[in-house]
Amino acid sequence: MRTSRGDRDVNGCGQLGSTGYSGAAVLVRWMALLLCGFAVASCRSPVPPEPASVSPLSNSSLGNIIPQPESVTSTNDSFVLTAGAKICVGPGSAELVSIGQYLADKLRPSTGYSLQIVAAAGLPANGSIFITTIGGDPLLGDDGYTLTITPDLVSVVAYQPSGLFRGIQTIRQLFPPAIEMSTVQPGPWVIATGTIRDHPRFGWRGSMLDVARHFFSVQDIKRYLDLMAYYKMNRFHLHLTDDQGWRIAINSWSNLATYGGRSAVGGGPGGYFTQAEYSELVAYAQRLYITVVPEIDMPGHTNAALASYALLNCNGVAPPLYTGIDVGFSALCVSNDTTYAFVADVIREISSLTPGPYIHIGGDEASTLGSTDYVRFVERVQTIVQSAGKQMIGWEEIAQGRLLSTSIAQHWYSTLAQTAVLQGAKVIMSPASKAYLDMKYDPSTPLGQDWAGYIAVKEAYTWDPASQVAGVLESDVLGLEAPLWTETT
Ligand code: NGO
Repeated sequence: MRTSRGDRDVNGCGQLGSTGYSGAAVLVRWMALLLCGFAVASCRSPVPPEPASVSPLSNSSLGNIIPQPESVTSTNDSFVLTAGAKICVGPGSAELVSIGQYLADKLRPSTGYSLQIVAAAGLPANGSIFITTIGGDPLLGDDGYTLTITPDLVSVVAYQPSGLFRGIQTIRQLFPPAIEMSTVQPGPWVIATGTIRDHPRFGWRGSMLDVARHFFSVQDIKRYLDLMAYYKMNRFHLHLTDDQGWRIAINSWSNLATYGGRSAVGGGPGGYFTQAEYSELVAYAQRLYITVVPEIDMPGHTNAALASYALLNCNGVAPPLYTGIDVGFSALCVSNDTTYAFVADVIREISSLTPGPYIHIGGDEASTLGSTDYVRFVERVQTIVQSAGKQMIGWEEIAQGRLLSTSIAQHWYSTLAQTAVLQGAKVIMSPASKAYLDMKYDPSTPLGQDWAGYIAVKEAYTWDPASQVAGVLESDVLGLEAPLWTETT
């Protein structure tokens, strides 16, 4: 049975007033728009700033920060970054030095300044940017920070290095937009003064990329990760397999990638990541304080696997590769033990390449299976994921099974997240009608789908994750995730 997405009944939700940041989707929508020498020396060494020839900026300059910080206080003056500025880090650990280096790498091309990195052995000199975990407030958690800007100094204080990394993204956003250019720009590089205190309302700030419908290069994914980092996102969900393609090499079942990776929507060449390339992406994400969450979608959305191995099909016949965009027609043979040996091998290999604690098993739209078969499959796979030492995540359909309290359901479309919460599981919010990046903005948007409606930027930004599904409260919600499905991309 092939199901067309157009006839789905979408349960829309009212738009709520924003109390701070809520819509992860808007971050990546803005990301899409954006797509158009360490030295040990004292920071006391005098670095006279060049005389500022600019007038103080208005308060509003501190307001344009995404995600919206917890609090912003302006003090109506300005800081000017000048040629002699240094980036001071304290303590001068390798990790903090590399965060300082990251900031310097972002600011050097457009400013043309050398921005020496200095392990701070005292109060930083005027005109510097100072980043430190000394005195960081534990209440700000891993991703929180305080940014204080005076006419003399920009300082970020955080409890953890990851918080410093988020804080320097705010610095990037506060400079004039030309700071992001790759060639030297005239400046001046002015920031309004004030204090920003910031930590996420929800710890999970995710985005998903579907590399199965269309395949993307390692370079493309790094660019996606760079944009995620700019908006302080911290979870990258990589949808690695679907009907149209299997995109990760599995040594014990090599046809999956070498044969099942050959197709794509519309008949393109497809492709797959070698395990070394996947590890390169995981390491790249780690440097951006982003955890990779790999998804192997099952038991449905598996045509590429079924085409690669006849023995995964109940009738023992491998179907042809698939290049259309229908959903709900494929399923692994869930009554066959070979299927579970296959799942265990795949999960073992992926787990060994993935330092993060999560494995996403998909679980969506297995429309050809009866509910007893589906539930048995999910529960058995949950045990396999647990034996691999990982936490299972699945699309909300998995809540039909008995979930461990450590398992996580990802809401996209129904009310099944309620069932997950009643079992003590946590929820990631990705409502299709608010957070799907493949939904068009309006009828004139050239790419994308509209089965869950149109999503204007404002709507994507202002929904409230704690009131999206009745019975799923703020304390049940780990956070948000904006999926970019790529049937049309
Ligand atoms: C659905 C479906 C995906 C589609 C997507 C398109 C989920 C969880 N399963 O979301 O296979 O690509 O919609 O919008």
